[in-house]
Amino acid sequence: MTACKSLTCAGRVLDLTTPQVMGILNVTPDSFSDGGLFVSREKALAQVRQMVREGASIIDVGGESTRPGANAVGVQEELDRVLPIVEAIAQTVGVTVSIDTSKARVMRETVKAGAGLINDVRALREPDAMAAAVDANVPVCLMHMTGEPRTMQENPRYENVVREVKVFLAERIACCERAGIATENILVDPGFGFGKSVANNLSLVKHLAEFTELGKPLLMGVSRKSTIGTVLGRPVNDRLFGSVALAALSYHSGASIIRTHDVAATMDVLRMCQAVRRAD
Ligand code: 9MG
Repeated sequence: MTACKSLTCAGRVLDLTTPQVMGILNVTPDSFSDGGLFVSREKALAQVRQMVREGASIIDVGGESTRPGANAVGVQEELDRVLPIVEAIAQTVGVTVSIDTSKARVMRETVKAGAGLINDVRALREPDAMAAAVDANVPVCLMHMTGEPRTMQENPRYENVVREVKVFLAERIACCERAGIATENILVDPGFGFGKSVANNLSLVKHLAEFTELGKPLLMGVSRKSTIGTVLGRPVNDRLFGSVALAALSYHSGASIIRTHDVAATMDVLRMCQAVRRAD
């Protein structure tokens, strides 16, 4: 089974035969890399415009940090953070808005406000999330995570991380299709950094091509994550080279969408990889 070559998000078509970059916009006080930077509407919009100028075709708006150890936030607080920003981006910037949430109400209200993609790190396992995604009728990214962000790094254990993550994603795909989500609206993501050891994360990148057998477009988020810090001995603000190396490897192994804080550098690297892919 081969994955769809395009994705339609609230009327916008993304061509997945060329690499797509998803720029990260955290409107949270506590995200690991950019927490607190883009909470005001003006600062958030300026950052979105910059990422779009640099080549992002999707902006992923998140109102609850998913970094290891992060505490959950209530639904109203999350909505208060993301809804005005989603609305403002959808009304004033020509770009697909992705909503990074696991909460049904946040999905429903932000899609009504113009979000064209749901990015759920819990793969629609929260109450009513599946129904909300069916009703929303926009593409949804199903990510693998073991446990919850607050505790997920305490003792991650797998017999075979690639096989187990793949089985989980296959089951979630089947569940979504049974519930009525259109097959062409499903993306998958192995969840680099979510309940996995450094060795697990490196295995996922090394064997990423196996996930293309699921027949869905692949999204990868590696940007500035702690595995890079551990391998290279770099603090969070000094992980650009490590991040783009993993982005290049991910694209080479079949990822169509790369989620990143560093849009310009990631675009250059992916365009170069694409030029090589198209050679001969
Ligand atoms: C919200 N978020 C943080 N990291 C992520 C990743 O690797 N993938 C996806 N889909 N979302 C992420």
